[in-house]
Amino acid sequence: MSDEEQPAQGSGVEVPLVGILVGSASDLPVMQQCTAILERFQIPHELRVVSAHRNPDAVDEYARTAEERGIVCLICGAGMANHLAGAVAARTALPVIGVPLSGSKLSGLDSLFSTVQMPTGVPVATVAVDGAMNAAILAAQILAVREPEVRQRIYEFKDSLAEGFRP
Ligand code: RP5
Repeated sequence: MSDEEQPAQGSGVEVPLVGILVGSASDLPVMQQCTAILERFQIPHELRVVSAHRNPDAVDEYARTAEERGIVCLICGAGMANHLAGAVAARTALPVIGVPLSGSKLSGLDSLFSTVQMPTGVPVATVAVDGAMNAAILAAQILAVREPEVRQRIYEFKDSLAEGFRP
């Protein structure tokens, strides 16, 4: 098993509802912020390091099988010429959230443009550069449409923001 095909890192034995794909292990310091937020909302999730350029077949299989495995929402974070979110969105009807990552010589502007400028028909909900926390919060809000307990936790979280809490 290569470094790019690590086993799922979920939150226990539950079926993951959110899938997080990360373009490189070097992206983990930012993208692991997603897992912290999803754990706060008690949402089962998994994270895999897989590159649209270096592991295209693995990305293809993951995207095609995510829904049947019970995944409800996908988060994809990568830097530079970021094609991860778009490649996944091309292969699934699940909502895909893209996280452009900085770290390149263009400070993430390259990844921002390549994530957000999707052609009509293949949307990627793009958050800010390095916006991993917001990606996870948005994924939780998507899930909250059908999960009242998650919705309640999100309202409590929003209240904590009004009281000065900063995640
Ligand atoms: C992108 O290239 C990755 O998402 C990462 O942000 C960047 C550099 O990757 P590594 O060379 O560190 O693996 O595909």
